[in-house]
Amino acid sequence: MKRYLLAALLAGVGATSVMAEDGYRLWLRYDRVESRETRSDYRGAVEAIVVQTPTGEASPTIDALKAELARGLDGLIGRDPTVHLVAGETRDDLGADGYALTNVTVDGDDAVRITANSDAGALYGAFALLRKMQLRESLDALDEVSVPKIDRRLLNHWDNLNRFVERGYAGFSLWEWNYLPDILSPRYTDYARALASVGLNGTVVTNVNANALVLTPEYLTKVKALADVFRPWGIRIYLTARFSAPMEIGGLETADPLDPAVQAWWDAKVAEIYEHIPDFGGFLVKANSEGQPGPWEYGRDHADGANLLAKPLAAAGRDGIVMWRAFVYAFEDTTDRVKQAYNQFVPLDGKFADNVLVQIKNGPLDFMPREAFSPLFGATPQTNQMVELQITQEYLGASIQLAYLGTMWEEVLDQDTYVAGEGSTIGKVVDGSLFNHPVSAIAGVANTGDDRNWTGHPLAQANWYAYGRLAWDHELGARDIATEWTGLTFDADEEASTQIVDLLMGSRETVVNYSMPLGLHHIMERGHHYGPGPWVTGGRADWTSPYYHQADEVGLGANRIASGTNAIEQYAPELQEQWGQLANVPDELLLWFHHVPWDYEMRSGRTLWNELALRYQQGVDEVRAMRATWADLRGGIDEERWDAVRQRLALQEKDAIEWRDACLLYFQQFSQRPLPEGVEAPAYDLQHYIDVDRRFFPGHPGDY
Ligand code: BDP
Repeated sequence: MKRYLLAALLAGVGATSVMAEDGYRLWLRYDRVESRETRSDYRGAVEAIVVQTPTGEASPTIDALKAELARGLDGLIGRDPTVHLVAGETRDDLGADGYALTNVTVDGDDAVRITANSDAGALYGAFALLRKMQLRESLDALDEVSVPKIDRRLLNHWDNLNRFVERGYAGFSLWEWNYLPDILSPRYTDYARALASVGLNGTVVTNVNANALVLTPEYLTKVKALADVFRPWGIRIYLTARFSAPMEIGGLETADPLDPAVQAWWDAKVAEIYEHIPDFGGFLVKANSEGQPGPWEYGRDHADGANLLAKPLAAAGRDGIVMWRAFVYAFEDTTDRVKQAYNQFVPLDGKFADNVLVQIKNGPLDFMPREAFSPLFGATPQTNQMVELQITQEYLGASIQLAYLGTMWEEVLDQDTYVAGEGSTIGKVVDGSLFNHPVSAIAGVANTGDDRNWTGHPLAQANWYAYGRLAWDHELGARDIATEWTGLTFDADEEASTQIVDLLMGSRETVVNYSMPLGLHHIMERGHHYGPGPWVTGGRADWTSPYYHQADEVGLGANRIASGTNAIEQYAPELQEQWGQLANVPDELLLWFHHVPWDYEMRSGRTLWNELALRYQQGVDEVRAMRATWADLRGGIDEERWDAVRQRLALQEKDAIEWRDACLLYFQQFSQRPLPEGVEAPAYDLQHYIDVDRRFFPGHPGDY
């Protein structure tokens, strides 16, 4: 019997149809393909691969490249072509990490040449070649040059040392701290491959709500073990630094950045880290925010704090950086929360060391489904700035709901700040080109965990992928990325692929519609942040919902123009003009900037109240349409992932209905108007929704 089973399994090995599609392979599936144009199996086109770097020498990264090509080409075409390493001149057009793909012949055979100025660049070129083949693109007349616009392309893991992932919805942390450094999960390598395949080159493995323990000798040995696995794949490791570490693990009585003993402690600590990890990337710091310690305790400012850590990194001469977060707000500060970071950081322009980057969330509040962008972007021309995006769906449905975030990030990165005239996009602020900064970086808060498929929701892998591709080139289009990802991830025909891409493309706006339409924000349930909570009050004001929605008998929305908090004054005049006037502001940001009367006539000709109600309804209708599309896709992709998504979409419909009914019943108390025609009547009264109690929701720090 056993033998029979084994034979059956072996017989099935080559046939993809019987392979479990559990999502583990991500977008690196490497199943057998043939070129779409020639219907050939590519064999003639890649008899050999030439890898040209300035040294032409082997290295651990070149070994990784060879291993990936062997793995990929064996899967894709059943071959293991010879890789020839050759030395060639440095090419000015390729920068540090770029690559070129061209056709050459080797001993009369057709071959592909990957040219790069570094081994990492060659590795990215190899992944690009494999991507082309997976997508069945032609390899004839290859002439592709690709260079990343941003130097440091990082993931941020909000992972605790006990493996709890803050705002993580895909299981526990990938890092098995207890078993490190002795036991190395094979997953570490697959993680590094996934990052390298999209061009990411760094990872902060610990939570911004930091634990100083990771800086102790014991933990540094563990970090070193991870760094050693990641290094061949071009991934550098970074750590979060708890500002009070000199007191907590160093026995000092203060963490004052101007105290010589504190400075000496960090100098020694940085030297110790470099001993373990010679290519250590640097520190990420959350200070004086949400209870994290920082320089304010000592009457010092953020520049004093950041420079304390930046100095020994710079002195070591190994291009280590400090990423100092601008997510700073204090409940003692009664200014509108969305104004606080700008107020804190603008006066510090010019005070930060050259190897400090201020890490700014895309919005001035906190990763809402939609926010106006943070006005801090471009407002400190002498300071390096980077953007922090949230891949994990803290406010967009965890790993239950479908929200492809490529569209949101495209909106953010293409947003014009006008700080140095038209065309001053956030992308250009972040890639350093607007103000000619020599160092640039981007961060995405990871949505990974130890779930078999890495991201919980099978389609949430698209967000990891999209983040990586945009980190490489912020001018790529969200639709193109979605198309690419779908092609790599599913064996679907053209019609099914288009259906999936369309579904992804509309999904974020759908979440906006049924949760926080028209510029509403921060009206989610307290703590776990999943589901509606416009009624949330009590505790610090800036963690309540009315602080943001300001619903009253007159109307709805936050007044951020001159008659209100005047947060709008932090934007360029062009934007004040667009957003400050009711007549000009787009519907999407209406209630972000304005307190609007319930009967205000919208562009659609409807009153605000009716428009609001219909947007919530539209969100629900869109989820139903997504379900129908997905039902139709059955058989077009593998059953396993199809069914996982089907179940999630069904729950998403329930959730969308809950959002709609809860929010409309709540706001109706103020509007005192009936629901317009076309909006379904809620099944329960308001109290029912207030009483919904989601316990032990994943990712919620309060529950652990
Ligand atoms: C908020 C999260 C919290 C994070 C914080 C941050 O709710 O868990 O620690 O952001 O970014 O969105 O520091």
